[in-house]
This record gives sequence, structure tokens and C-alpha cells, in this order.
Amino acid sequence: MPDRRSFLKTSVLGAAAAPILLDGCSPDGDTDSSSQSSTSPVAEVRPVALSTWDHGLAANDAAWPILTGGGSALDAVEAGVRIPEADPSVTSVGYGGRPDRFGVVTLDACIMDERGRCGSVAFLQHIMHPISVARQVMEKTPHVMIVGQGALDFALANGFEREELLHPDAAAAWERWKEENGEVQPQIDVHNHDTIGMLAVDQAGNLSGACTTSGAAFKYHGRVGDSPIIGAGLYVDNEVGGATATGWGEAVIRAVGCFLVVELMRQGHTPQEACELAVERVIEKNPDWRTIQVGFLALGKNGEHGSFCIAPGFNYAICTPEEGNQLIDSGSRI
Ligand code: SD4
Repeated sequence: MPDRRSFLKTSVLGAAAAPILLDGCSPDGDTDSSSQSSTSPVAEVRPVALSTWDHGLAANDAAWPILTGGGSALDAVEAGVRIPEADPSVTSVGYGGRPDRFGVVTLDACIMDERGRCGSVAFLQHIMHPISVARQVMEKTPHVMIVGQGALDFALANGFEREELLHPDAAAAWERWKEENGEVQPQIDVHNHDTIGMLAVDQAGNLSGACTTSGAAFKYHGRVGDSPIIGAGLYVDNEVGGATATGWGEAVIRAVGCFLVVELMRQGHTPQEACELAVERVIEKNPDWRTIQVGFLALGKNGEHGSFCIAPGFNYAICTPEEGNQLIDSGSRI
């Protein structure tokens, strides 16, 4: 695997040299001619899908046909993150997510599009796909954020099904946690975090992002992290780029992390530099930084990307026409 900086370089050069679309997330780019009608203009922008953690591979796979088929980045990120939301083996998102200290699964999610529209739900129970509820908050209400019982009522009124989200494996993990450390504070360390944050640029050159999580395992009942907070766990500005965060949400909120990453890119920093500077800011604001993990992922308007985290272990999936869908280890401060 190329080192991250040389990969970045190749990736960006690739963007400039081959601004074309290939259908299918494979390096060879099996182009499907049916998706490129002879009458439609050749698109000028190469799509990119970028997602946190190894379950980002499956999310990118779900988003890719939308992006290469001329669909919107908004549709792509929603479809992408719905995959880990429904996957019980992903223990920090949706169904299968670890519950809070009372054994209740509560979910946070937000979404943001190229027009700066955004929607969010927090402390939502019983709904498998909080990201789709967040999108409906964005599209159907004058609000940005609806939480708790209100979010559940809104979801049910809009056709979402009420479901039991506590998977047997998650219930067993909760029982073990109670026996072993019932009074210990919830923590996210380098082993316990895998929120999905996703960013995409579509063929029209538009950016969107989505972020969804069950939050910190065994958290206080009612605790909300950074993931549903626009500017903290996710931010998109179509003029500049987007960013998403993973890790200990309290630390990200203190630095308003993703807004910071995007503003740094606006000032001229590359996505990589912006992520590194934002990690430094998190470190400045959180004296306990050596005990936590925080990672940022950023996507520039031109398709260039970057990532950085506090402790080794954070990885992400990137899908481009030239490179296919691949997992990359993020650089880290420690
Ligand atoms: C939170 N940031 O609720 C989320 C958790 C997370 O990877 O990212 N896990 O604090």
C-alpha cells in the first residue's frame, strides 16, 4: 500500500489528469456505457466517497452506483451510512449499537447537503435508520434538530417502523459491563468507537455528508455526543469542502471540530493540514487527550482528502474511479 502522503498526491494528480467518471468502484473502472448516454454531456467532476472505519468500505460500495450513475451526493451518503446502521456486527451504529448504562439503545445522526441544508436527530430510540429521519427533519420541517420522544414521534408519523434495536450481543455486552464496571464512567478509548461519518462529492461537483452513531457505549441516559451536532461531528460547505469526526464526542464538541476543519480549508490549508491542525486544537482543549481518541476526515471541493487522529488505529475507506475502494490507515499524533 502506498504511504498516505504519496497516495494523496497520486489521488489528487489523478483528479486533475482524469476528470472522468467510471462506473463501478474498481481500479480498472468497468465503465457501464448504459449510464453515459451519447446525448448527455460528459461530466467534468470525478466522484469520491470517503467514510470512517472499515465499515466505510461497505458504505462506499452502496454509495458508488449512485455517484457514478449521476445521482446526488446527498442520496449517496444517506444510502451509504444506512448499511452499517442495519448491520448488527457494527457495535457503535444503529442496530447492534451498544446501549446506554440503562440498557437502552439511543441513536444520534445528522446530514448536510450542498445547499447548506441540514437535519439532525439525537437521543432517538427504536428507529433503525436515524440518518433517514434526520434527512426528513431537513426536508420536511423548518427545524434542524429534533430529539428524544419528539424525534421518535416524528419518525413514526413519517412512516418509520418502531423496532427493538438491542441486539442479543449488545445485551450480553451490557450485562458484562454491569458486572465488571457498572460504576465506571463511560469512555471512548482507542478500542471503542466506530461511528460512521461519510462525505461524498458527486459528478455535478456537489458535496454532502452524513454521520450516524449509537454514541459512547454505556453512556449516561440522555447523553448526546458530537455526531448529530452540525459543526461538531459533521460540516459541509459546498464552496470549500466537508469534514466528519469520530471518537470521544465531548472532546470534538469542545473544539467544534468539523466546522474548524472546513474553516481551515477555507483559509487555504489542504484537507490533510486542516485535520492535523484540528487535532492540535482538540489536544489544546482537552487535557485528558492522551486517554481518548478523536479522528477527523476531510474532503475538499476538488476531491482531495485528508485525515488525522490522536492515537493510532483510526482508518477510513476511500473510493475513487482511479483507485477503487480501499482502506487507508490514518496518520496519528501519538
Ligand atoms: C460520540 N463521536 O457519540 C461519537 C462516538 C464515535 O466512533 O465516534 N464513535 O461521541
